[in-house]
Amino acid sequence: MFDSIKKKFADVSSKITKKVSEEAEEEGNIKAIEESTQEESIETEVPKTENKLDKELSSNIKGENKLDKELSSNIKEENEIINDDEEKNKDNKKGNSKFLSFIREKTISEKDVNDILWELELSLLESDVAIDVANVVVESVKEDLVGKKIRRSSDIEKHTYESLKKAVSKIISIDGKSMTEMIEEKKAKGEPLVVMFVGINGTGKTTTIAKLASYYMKKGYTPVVAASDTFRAGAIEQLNHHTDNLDVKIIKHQKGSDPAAVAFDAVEHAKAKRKELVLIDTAGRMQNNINLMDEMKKIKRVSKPDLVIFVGDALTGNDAVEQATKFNDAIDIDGVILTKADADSKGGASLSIGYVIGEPIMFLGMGQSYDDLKEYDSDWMLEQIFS
Ligand SMILES: Nc1nc2c(ncn2[C@@H]2O[C@H](COP(=O)(O)OP(=O)(O)O)[C@@H](O)[C@H]2O)c(=O)[nH]1
Ligand SMILES: [Mg+2]
Repeated sequence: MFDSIKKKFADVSSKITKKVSEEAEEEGNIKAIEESTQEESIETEVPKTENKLDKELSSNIKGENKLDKELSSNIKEENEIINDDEEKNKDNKKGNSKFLSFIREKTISEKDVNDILWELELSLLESDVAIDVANVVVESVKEDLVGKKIRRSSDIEKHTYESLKKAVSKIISIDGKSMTEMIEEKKAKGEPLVVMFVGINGTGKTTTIAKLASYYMKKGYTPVVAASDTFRAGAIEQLNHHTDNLDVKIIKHQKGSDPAAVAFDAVEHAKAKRKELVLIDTAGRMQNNINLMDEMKKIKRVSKPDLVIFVGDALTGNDAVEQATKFNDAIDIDGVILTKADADSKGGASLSIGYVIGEPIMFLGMGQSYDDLKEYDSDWMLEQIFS
């Protein structure tokens, strides 16, 4: 889901490590090292990724300084480049684990990171990350790194990676109650949770409603579905097909009838029958069509949903974020469901949308079957990017 972003983050960590080490060397910070941190270094366990990066880094620096293999092995003997226990590493199939120690602490400067972070910003934009979000990530990493005092090259990579993780975590963790908690709260008052779904055509509203009905039935709740897309040909039948499959009650009127009235009836039905959840399907709106938006407002006014959820197609990247913003301006949305996350290789919309509109992603659509729905979890997202 985040293939290119994941790669880019690893890239950035390695580039910053290389750059800072080069700067340190230019300052004469590496060569005179000696005794500095040998003992401590040997005791330090260097994680696998760092080993790989350091290997690259040290060979790079070697190359640039025209240090040939012989010289480098001399340095090794002299402990100028501190080596981890190689035999142990071979056994663990961890490979080489060289890293550079600095004589004095090297303070990371803005100059060390600026170009690399600028490059990062561009590649985040290429991955459909919204511009504000790319900015926040880069600035937060910069703030974190600049001024940091470093003893070893391997620490640079660790700090950079941690900073990136912290920045992304900040972006994707938007506080909000889960839908299940909200159902429980309403249930305690003897009322159904009313949820209205909005979004442009084809993003997956109808499919998502079917998935949610199935999801909550498995949790023991009884949903009712409102066929308030009375506009598009075949829309009522499409929803009806799902409710038949799932054995869920559908409230429907004729095609062309008032969608707000359908929603109202569904809410009344749920109240009368003590059902816990009302899911209101709506017709696709263009986010810039004022008349259609007015119709959404009417459905909202009449059915008084507890939650208005914007359904966006992750594949459309920045467009989805833009649509969400427009819908939010027009009818004030409370949360987001991003669909087609299963087919999204960039991941930019899922990183950006919650932060940009200030409302949480609640679920991710992960495929076309009823079970392909994942309750949003920012820890899970972080793991997808940083593991
Ligand atoms: N791959 C994938 N396809 C999806 C997902 N959600 C919906 N779709 C497909 O997107 C298309 C449009 O969905 P639909 O529910 O009719 O969109 P609506 O116009 O917003 O109601 C259908 O072919 C769905 O099967 C998803 O999470 N993953
Ligand atoms: Mg639909």
